[in-house]
Amino acid sequence: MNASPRARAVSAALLSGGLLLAVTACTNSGTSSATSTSAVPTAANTADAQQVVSPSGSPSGPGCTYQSYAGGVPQLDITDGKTVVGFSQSESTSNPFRATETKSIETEAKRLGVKLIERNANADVNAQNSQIEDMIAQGAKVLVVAPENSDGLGPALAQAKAKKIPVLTIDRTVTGTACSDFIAFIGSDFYGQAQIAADDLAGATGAKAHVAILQGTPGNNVSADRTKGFTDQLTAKYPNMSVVASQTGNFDQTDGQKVMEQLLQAHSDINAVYAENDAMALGAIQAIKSAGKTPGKDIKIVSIDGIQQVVQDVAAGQLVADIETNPRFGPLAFQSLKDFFGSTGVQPKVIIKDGHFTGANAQQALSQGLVY
Ligand code: GZL
Repeated sequence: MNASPRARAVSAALLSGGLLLAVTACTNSGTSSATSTSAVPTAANTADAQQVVSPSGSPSGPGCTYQSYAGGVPQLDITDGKTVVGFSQSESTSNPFRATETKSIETEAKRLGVKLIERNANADVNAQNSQIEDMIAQGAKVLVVAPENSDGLGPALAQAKAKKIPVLTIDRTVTGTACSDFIAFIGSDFYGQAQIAADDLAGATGAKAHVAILQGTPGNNVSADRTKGFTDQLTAKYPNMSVVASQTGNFDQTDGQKVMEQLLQAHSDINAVYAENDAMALGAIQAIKSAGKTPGKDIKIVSIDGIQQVVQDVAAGQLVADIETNPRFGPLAFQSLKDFFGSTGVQPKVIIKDGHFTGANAQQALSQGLVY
């Protein structure tokens, strides 16, 4: 998903640490973080983290409501304490991204008095299908789903649609049509995250590098966009940066370490690593050290998510930067559902704002509790 000109322009303020009052997405503005100011990113756990914009930067048309969704579904009050809302989480909360995402949904549901039931599929798409169907059987009348992958949830989504149960997708997209198969997609600008990662790595290597990419789990838009955004940026701006290896580490620390060990043995010229999530970056750091090299010195690393342990490693100089994937969907998801059952409606793609942690601001962000 390419960043819109407006999002790029506005994100310049975000990348430079300006306090944004406008709605925006943290999308590449072409600013290399090597020159970013020390201001703390403004997208962290502050109220404005829930500021959103559709990719175009303005409403792309009438929002989706209970009257227009899939031919019309019953109007519900999700805060009446009786209407059951089901939350389907895709992956284990051992990943701080997932833990924070789940906690955000739970906290906002409690604040609003929503009757919430939830399941965790532990990265198994078949389990996620059956868990969604189980929540429907348990009486869920609305579903919030963090999909494991873009395909594979067809049976559960079809059952929900047949039973006129609206589905809001957060974090990753599913195959289908907004306002028909699902209400909308709410998530980060993954393509834009990857462009920023490329700029960060260019800034740290003088735009001369042999890069290894640790790709996320195959089969979802996040991995696809994070890979394409990075390689497109290299093609567009950095002729002396080449990708010497690109392999999936399944968004997993152990797999990331194993793959990095193999790549270092096969490619002695690797001097830069782009990890598509922090769990794999942690694995890569272990592999680099085991190979007798120093992360941040011999090999420059950039990663995505913004979990505490990795932002600490940024502050310590082991990574160049960590681009946040903001998991704090709770307020935004439930506001979207209220808009859906009201008259405002929900735009098909809603971009949540991400932070950007670099050597210049990581320590300050940590000390101010802005990192999850
Ligand atoms: C991104 C999310 C990704 C995270 C990973 O929105 O889907 O999945 O970046 C997680 O940490 O595994």
